[in-house]
Amino acid sequence: MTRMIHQDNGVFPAVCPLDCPDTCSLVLHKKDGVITKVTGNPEHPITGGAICNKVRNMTERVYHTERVLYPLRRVGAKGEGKFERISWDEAVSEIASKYKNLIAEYGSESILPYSFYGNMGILSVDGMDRRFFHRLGSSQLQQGICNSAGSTGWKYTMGFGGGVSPEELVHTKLFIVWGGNIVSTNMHQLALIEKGRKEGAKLVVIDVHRNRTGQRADWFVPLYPGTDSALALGMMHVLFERGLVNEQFMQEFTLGHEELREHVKMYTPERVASITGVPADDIVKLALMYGETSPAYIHIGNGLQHHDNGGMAVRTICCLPALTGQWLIPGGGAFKSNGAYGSMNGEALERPDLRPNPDARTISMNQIGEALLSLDPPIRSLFVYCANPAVVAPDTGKVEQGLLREDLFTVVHDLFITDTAKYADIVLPATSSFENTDIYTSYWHHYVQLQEPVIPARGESKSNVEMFRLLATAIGFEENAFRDSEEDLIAQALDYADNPYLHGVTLDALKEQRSVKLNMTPKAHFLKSLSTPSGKIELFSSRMAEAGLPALPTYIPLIEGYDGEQRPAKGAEYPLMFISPPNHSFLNSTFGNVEKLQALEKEPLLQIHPEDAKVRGIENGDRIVVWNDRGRYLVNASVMDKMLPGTVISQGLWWGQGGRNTRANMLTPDRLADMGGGAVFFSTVVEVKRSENK
Ligand SMILES: Nc1nc2c(c(=O)[nH]1)N[C@H]1C(S)=C(S)[C@@H](COP(=O)(O)OP(=O)(O)OC[C@H]3O[C@@H](n4cnc5c(=O)[nH]c(N)nc54)[C@H](O)[C@@H]3O)O[C@H]1N2
Ligand SMILES: Nc1nc2c(c(=O)[nH]1)N[C@H]1C(S)=C(S)[C@@H](COP(=O)(O)OP(=O)(O)OC[C@H]3O[C@@H](n4cnc5c(=O)[nH]c(N)nc54)[C@H](O)[C@@H]3O)O[C@H]1N2
Ligand code: SF4
Ligand SMILES: [Mo]
Repeated sequence: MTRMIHQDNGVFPAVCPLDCPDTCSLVLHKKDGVITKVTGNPEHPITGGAICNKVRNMTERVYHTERVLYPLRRVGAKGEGKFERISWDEAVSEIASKYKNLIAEYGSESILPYSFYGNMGILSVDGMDRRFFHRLGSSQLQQGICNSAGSTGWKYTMGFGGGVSPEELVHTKLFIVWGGNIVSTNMHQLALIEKGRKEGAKLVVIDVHRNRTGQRADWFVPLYPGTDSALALGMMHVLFERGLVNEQFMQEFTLGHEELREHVKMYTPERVASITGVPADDIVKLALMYGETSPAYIHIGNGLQHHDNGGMAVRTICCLPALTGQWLIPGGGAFKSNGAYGSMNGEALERPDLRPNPDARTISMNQIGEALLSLDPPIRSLFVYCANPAVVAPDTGKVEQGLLREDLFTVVHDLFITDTAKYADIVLPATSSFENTDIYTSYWHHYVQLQEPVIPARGESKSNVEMFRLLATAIGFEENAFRDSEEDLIAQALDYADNPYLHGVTLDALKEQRSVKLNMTPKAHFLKSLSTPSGKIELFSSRMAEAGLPALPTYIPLIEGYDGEQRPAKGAEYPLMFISPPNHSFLNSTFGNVEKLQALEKEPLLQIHPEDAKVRGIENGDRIVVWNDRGRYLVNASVMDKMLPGTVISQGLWWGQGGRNTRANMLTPDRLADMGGGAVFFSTVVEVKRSENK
């Protein structure tokens, strides 16, 4: 392990740590002890030599002049970002004594960890950190910010959380990318699709925005936000009506197809057209194309599930391959996430058994602002790591108000003074992933990869594992679980009889090969043993009915938003739907402070349809203000027709630029989606006008 750190020159293996399905295998080029270049590993069977421009520029982040290299204590007002350097001893003993006092006075649930996947390393975010907070007895965090609505919808239908493998896509003849911008967010899948297209396959993109992926499509199908389940139901209507369903497959592998057949009669192409904005003829054409092309594959992106009805949208779309029997055809079926194939031994890794209070309250990360402001008994300390809620969480105005509370003790472990860290009482310096030992799985491909340190920790920075180990010791936790080395943790995570796909992936194999493929043989029979209550694909789900949801796929309009039938009344206060998906050059808010990548994105923009711009007197390049009851967002107008009128788009999770309101989440609601406690970033309505503020 010390080998790579101590060699000053050469090329060394690495893994991309970012929250991206590709989980690329990387090569780090070192000169005089410094990483000078990051390239793709041409030998990796899936990710190969190509990597994205973000990570080609990763050295700009690792060696950024503003990286936090020492522990800091706040000296200015909260949010001001003024700190003084302190030692690790001081920082750790201050946190430990504060926590002991809080626990004595208010109980351990007064402390809340707030983390997400800023580094996807299993040890970094599902390891020593979990042990620490379990043993502490802190409040628990419900991590619904990313894909939980859709994953829950998928699981109601399919049981197991896995779908089509990348290797199968060589066979595919029709690719439907539905609510995903894979040019920016899953580039190796795009490469496989482009390969297929050279052999005659077609790409259909269904999205509210003709994004980079839509621009490449053979057919781009625009629709109103939050109407995807209606579109899928309209397709089902046509499939049943035209006899394009596979009766034998439905009989053998599904539950509820007769109920569904009756149910979808009401979703005529004409009715669905008036909801979705997709012309009736196009709905029929899409359904025929889907029903008549084999293998047909559906990539379900994250965009369509960040809505009030996001769980149902995914649940409905993933019923389509069950009607046609595409699940049995190599290269056919659907993909939402393949994370479940690589699931690790969570009990051993996270040690929930260390928790003295298994019933400790659970708080949704999507409602962190509200929780900080009004929860009773209050949260008195927030410990943020691998996350940047002041930029990424919904309704960030509330988050900021919460973080401003003088009686809240906030600790942030990060590589930078993020917009969140500005509010911290203590900032702890985090290593970059190239300074750590960790393992990575992908939620798309099937390889587990090992990262060992390539450079020493910069300054006094520490990995999450090391930092939580240190805190555990300072607070007096004596269990052996807090003495485990990184290698112990890896071995414990991989030792998991319950997941047959993990058999054969061992620490030794990882050390030898760096990247080890999961054992995919059980997948051949997955349809025969689905983990739904009936063991079948549940087109009808009693579990959904028990949860108060329609048991059959059903279109439910957004709580905040407009479909084609309920276009805003004239004079409506907020007549536009505001969609704020990721941009190409940042990874959520990560890289938002890297100048080279900032320069590529230029500035926060609002894409607005010429019709919507004209009635407001807005011209291309105008500085505009976007607002609703929650807040304001200052951007420049980009007048274009990449979406239907009534929808406006702003890409990228920008940091507050020089104190300006350049965070899209000032406008987004902190309601929870229909399933899984998911976030509903895109179910937002706004109004827009030219700003006098330059
Ligand atoms: N470059 C880059 N890559 C990333 C990220 C990043 O920030 N930047 N983030 C990473 C993370 S954490 C995630 S979760 C993934 C997300 O990546 P994707 O799965 O691609 O999802 P999003 O980019 O959130 O949204 C995709 C598209 O959905 C559209 N959309 C919004 N509402 C609707 C709707 O109602 N119906 C339909 N059909 N489309 C809709 C959006 O306009 C957008 O074009 O990307 C990962 N990769
Ligand atoms: N409006 C809107 N909001 C969104 C989305 C959207 O599409 N639109 N997307 C949502 C989605 S899908 C997601 S997943 C979330 C993502 O939200 P977050 O997970 O909060 O993602 P990032 O903004 O990238 O913040 C990650 C932070 O972790 C830090 N970090 C990286 N490595 C380490 C490490 O090893 N240790 C520690 N301690 N810190 C580290 C980084 O420096 C960075 O500041 O955002 C959500 N917010
Ligand atoms: S962000 Fe995604 S595409 Fe870019 S290097 Fe990392 S895993 Fe690969
Ligand atoms: Mo995400």
